[in-house]
Order: sequence, then structure tokens, then C-alpha cells
Amino acid sequence: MKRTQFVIALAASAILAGTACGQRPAAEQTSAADQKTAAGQCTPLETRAPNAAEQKPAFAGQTRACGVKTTAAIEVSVLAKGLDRPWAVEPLPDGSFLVTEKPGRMRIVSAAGKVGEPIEGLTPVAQGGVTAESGQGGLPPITARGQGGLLDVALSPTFAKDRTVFWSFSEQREGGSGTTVARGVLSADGRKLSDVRVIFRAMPTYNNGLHFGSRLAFAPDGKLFITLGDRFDLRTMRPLAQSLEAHNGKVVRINPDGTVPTDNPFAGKEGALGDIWSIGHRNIQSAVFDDQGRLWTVEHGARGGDELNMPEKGKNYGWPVATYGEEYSGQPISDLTAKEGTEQPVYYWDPVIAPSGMEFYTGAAFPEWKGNIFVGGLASQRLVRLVMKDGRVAGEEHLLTDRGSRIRDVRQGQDGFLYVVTDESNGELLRISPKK
Ligand SMILES: [Ca+2]
Repeated sequence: MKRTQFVIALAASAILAGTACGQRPAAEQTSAADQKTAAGQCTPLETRAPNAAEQKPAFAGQTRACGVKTTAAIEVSVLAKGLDRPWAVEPLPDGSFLVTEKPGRMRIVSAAGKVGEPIEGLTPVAQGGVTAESGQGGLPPITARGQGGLLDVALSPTFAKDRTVFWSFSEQREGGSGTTVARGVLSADGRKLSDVRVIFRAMPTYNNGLHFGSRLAFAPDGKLFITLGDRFDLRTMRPLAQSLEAHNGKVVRINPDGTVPTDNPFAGKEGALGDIWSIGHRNIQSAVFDDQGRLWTVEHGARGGDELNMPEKGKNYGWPVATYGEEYSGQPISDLTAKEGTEQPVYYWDPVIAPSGMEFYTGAAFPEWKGNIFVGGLASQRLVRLVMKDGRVAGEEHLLTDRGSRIRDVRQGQDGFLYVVTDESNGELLRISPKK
């Protein structure tokens, strides 16, 4: 959008909003919100009582940030519908979108919103917990059970040259399932994947349909980060989030060919999986790199305790030994919200947003959003906008609250608009653009 058009939109929104501060330019608006945070004088967006009322943040601004408001007028349009539980949307260089559907299909949605046929060559879908035979080319089947299915998709950083895509799924295995990542080459016409091969398998295999993770994010240097869940079960699986011998509750870092980078924190260490980057996570379905090359993640808490983290090499993010929130039963998870040797979240939510999908905004369409983080909300049925300042959350806004849709993923298109998919059986691909 040209600057003059933006100013007109801004002025229009100010009139519509009718607020005293609505007439100030966007940049000034953001700094005003920041000043309020610094002075501790603001109205937090969250006004409901926390589940774990006795827990206190470790520092000011770690939860319940100031409510902020986008000044530009926003237009939300339904680009496509009829998608079956879409889990990921990934903008392609030609303006179209790769979309995954949890039951086991990947499709291309054109820039105009036309939903394409399922792409051929993906792994077959196993039915209802039955161990299925390996599919075409000996590839493992996807199990679409519970939270499992076909999950994230990411383009190779060199997609323009090699047309390689990466995707995560819950794999049907002997004795259960586990998160697996595969790669393949998308044909020029976008109809078929070839040269498909598995590059990562989260272990151990476990027989349930819960907490698979699993976002894929490429670092600026081309390393692939995979975020994983703890597989939920309190006695058998959850404690493994602290173990270096299991992938439960980890962020993993690998080369795009599946090999382990030699500079990983536990590479070559006895009794540790060399692909582990960080430990002590619950279930991460949101991950993105910012413009400084830093990884950000948001993980699901239980009842309270969704967390924004910036996972660093070899560090421990606490789950389940030190954490905010409480069990779904109301019982404590841990007596501790902080413990030596574990990292504090940058920010946490109680009550939760139920996070899935994440984007770091760099576009020109909404200048006031530059450097903001967007997170999808499932149970909360909203798109969460976080204004960041010096590595902390300085303001929070909730968008799309009037639609009643579970937001599964959010990505920025090359046009600087945001694209969102909703987790519904008649799922939508939404476009968020400045109002003309
Ligand atoms: Ca944590």
C-alpha cells in the first residue's frame, strides 16, 4: 500500500473508532503504549481471574500486558473455504498458498482463492489406530487420530531453485505413533511430490493421539528447527520433557538432509540425542524466526501457563518441574514457577489462548505492526498480536474475536497481508489487509 493510501485509511479508522488517541500516527501510538508499560500505568487486556491465582510473575510485564489497539482500519476477507481442518498455510512465491489438512491432504489454494485437488505423492493415511502397510515408495502412513494427522508444511529456504518442501505429521508406527518430518520436491505444476523421504523421527513411539507439536521453522543459516510435544501422559511421557534421551517436549535442530549439525549443544554427548536444541517444553505448535535470526516459540500450557519463549541453545524451559498454570483437574503441576537451571518464559497467559501458528511481522501493509508477533488462538478463537520491545511483550491486542473461529496458523504473504487458517471441518483461509 502506498503511503498516501495508508494515511487515508488511518484517518478513516480514526473517525470510525472515535477514540481520542485514534488520530495520532501509528508510530506514535505504539510508543505511547510502550511508555504506559514503562510507567506501569495501563489497562491489561486480560481482565478474567487467573486459574492459578497464587502464582506471581517473575518480572513486571511477564503476563497481562497493556491492551493496545491497531489504528489502521482492517479488512478481513474469506479467500477460500471448505478446507478440512487446515493445520498450516504457507505462502508460495507466485502468490498462491500451500495448505495442509489434518486428515492427511496437502493442497494449493490459488491467489484468487481456488482450492486445488490434493497433491499426489504424500504418505497414505492410516485408519483408526490400525497399523497400516507402508505406502508408495515404502513411505510411512500418516495417522489422523486425535491431535495427529498431517501437520505443518514449510518451504525450503532455496525453494525458488529446488522446489523442496518439508512437512510434519504423526506417523503410524509399530506400537503407536510419533512425530515425523519428511521432505519432497513439488512438481512445477504443483500437483505432485516426488523424491519424498523421511528426515526426522521423534522417539519414543507412543500409543495415543496427543501432543505431537510440531511447527517447522528455518533459521537464516538454513538449519531446520522442529518443535515437539511431550505426548501428554502424566506418568509415562511428561517427565521425558526433561530427558536428553527422548524427543518429548523438545526443540530439535537438524540440517535439511536430516543429519545432526556438529555445533548442536548435545551433539556427540553420551546419553543424549544430538539433534536436541532446547528442553523442558510442553507442546509447541507455534514457532517463527524474527528479523534478528532469533527463534521464538509459543507452547500450550495446561489450565493456565501458555508460554512465549525464545529458546536458546541447550537451555531448559522448565516443563514440568517449574511452570505456571495448573492441571486440568485443578491440582498443582509443580510447586514451583521458577527453579535454578530453568528459564523463565518471556511471557505467559493464564487463562490460556491455546496457541497454534505464529508470524513475525515485517510487511509494509501495516507499518504499525512491524516487529510485532502474531499467534493463532484455538480455544480462545482469536488472533493474538504482541507488541515487542527489547525482547519483552509491551502490549497485547486480540483480533478476529467476532468470528468464533479456532485460529490454527498465521503467515505473512509477500503482499504484507496476513493469511490465517481456521481449524474447522469447513475451514477458511482468511486474508487480513488494510481497509481500502
Ligand atoms: Ca516453561
